Amino acid sequence: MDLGAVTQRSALHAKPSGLVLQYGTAGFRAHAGHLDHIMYRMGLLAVLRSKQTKSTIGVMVTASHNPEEDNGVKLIDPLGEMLAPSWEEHATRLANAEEQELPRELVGISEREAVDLQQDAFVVVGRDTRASSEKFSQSVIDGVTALGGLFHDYGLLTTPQLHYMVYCRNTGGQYGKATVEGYYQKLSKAFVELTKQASCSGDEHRTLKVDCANGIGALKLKEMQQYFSQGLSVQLFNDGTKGKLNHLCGADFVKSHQKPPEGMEMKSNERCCSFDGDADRIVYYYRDADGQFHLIDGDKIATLVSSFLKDLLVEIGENFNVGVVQTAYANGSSTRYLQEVMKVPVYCTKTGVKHLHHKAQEFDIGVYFEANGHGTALFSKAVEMKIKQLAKELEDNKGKAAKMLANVIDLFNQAAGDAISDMLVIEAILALKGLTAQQWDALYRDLPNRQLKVKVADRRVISTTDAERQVLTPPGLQEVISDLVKQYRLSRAFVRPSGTEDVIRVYAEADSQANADSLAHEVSLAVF
Ligand code: 16G
Ligand code: ZN
Repeated sequence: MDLGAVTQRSALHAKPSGLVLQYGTAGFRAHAGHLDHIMYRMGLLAVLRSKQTKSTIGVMVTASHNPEEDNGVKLIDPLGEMLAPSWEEHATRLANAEEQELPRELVGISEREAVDLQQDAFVVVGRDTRASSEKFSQSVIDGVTALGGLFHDYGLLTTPQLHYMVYCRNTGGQYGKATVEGYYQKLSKAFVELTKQASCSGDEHRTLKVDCANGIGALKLKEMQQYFSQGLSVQLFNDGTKGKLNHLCGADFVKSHQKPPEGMEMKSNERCCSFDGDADRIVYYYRDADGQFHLIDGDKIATLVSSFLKDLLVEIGENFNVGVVQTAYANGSSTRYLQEVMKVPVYCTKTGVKHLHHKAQEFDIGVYFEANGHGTALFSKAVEMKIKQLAKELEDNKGKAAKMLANVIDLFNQAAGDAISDMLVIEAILALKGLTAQQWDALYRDLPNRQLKVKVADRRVISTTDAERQVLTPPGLQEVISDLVKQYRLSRAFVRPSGTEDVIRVYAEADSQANADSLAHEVSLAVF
């Protein structure tokens, strides 16, 4: 390790002394003014991780749905997954080392993780459309090359596209070609094949309005459009040419405010969706004939997807184990519907994609979605092989179902939740089943709910258990919350420290909006 070169270059990306940041649920996120040293150091860390795993590692520069002025960075592990937890700790330590301690930290990590320093390293880099992202991806590359690593800079990509690239590169091209073109081709081919079988939609051409949050999703969807235009035409709004990234638009805005984004005309019964700033989340919505807004969130996406998959499996005559993974934020009605009507086992994990993804890998077919719209479906290798075999062998309806399922497998991004891929899956299912957004929405009725955030001096005073549904500390708080919950019908409430902001989050649901609001308010007072 040429520590001289590392130190010398580090001076160009000097850490403001005393600044402490943490590798959180989705990597580092902060105001862009605080991040240059983090970028350089994540380039260094990616090289060590690449040497240790003897694989390509990804570094994505983005702050997703945060305001334009922020930025962030996260590392992507060999199979396109989030960075392993022990390395998150290394990332935090490396980020917070003062300049003179940097070489010692690097040596420390290499020793603890038994990194073979002679091994080659390869890092792929992607970035979103933020003004600061281009410079930051150069800082990442500076870090990579300072430690002698090789790199490929993909430039502008959605986060899930970079996950896809990493996965492709580490599986010998079996999953797909590690190019943007390869991504478009793989997904579009599966989508077009799937929708060819949709006879019920007649000759009416399907259209969808997409709010792109003024982010990278707009650029990529524009490029990709021509590949799938036979099956669907998309109308792009908030495409970044006028508005500001994530400002009054995007999936996070729509979900948390439960209202349509600015910058998009919505006529009644038009199907619309929103991506977030790095296009790894999607929510759907529409206005009914009375002009009322209806949100179709990640829970309803999970329901649509799992019921479609189950129907196909019944048709094919295969009995794979299908599981749905949610978090505490899943609407109580969705959990009840999945368990009681669809008879699908449902599991709850802590918030954060890595937890859901990990749990979903335990099933033959694991569908996971956070209510906020991040999710995908994972298929075990054995299931994928079996289905693709059956798609060749079976005939008639069984054969048709097996071919559909084979295409669905190709259409879902197996590395991460992906707004573009999810959008195409949803559009294909709606077309195949002949469903409108209203009919999809009517599967079950969401319980009224409210989310609040409470500013506290130190969010770490609250710790939780049971997938964040119960408070452990401070003692006594859970009893207070449980007593409040008992005073309402169909109610549920929990509090948890945010992994991305310095706040405590409060969630409550109940039989009416007024009751959900009042329960959330009472619980937030108990937190103080
Ligand atoms: C991050 C997570 C998201 C989670 C959110 C919760 C990833 C890629 N993203 O954005 O899954 O829902 O954090 O934020 O894991 P919170 O802890 O502030 O509530
Ligand atoms: Zn995102």
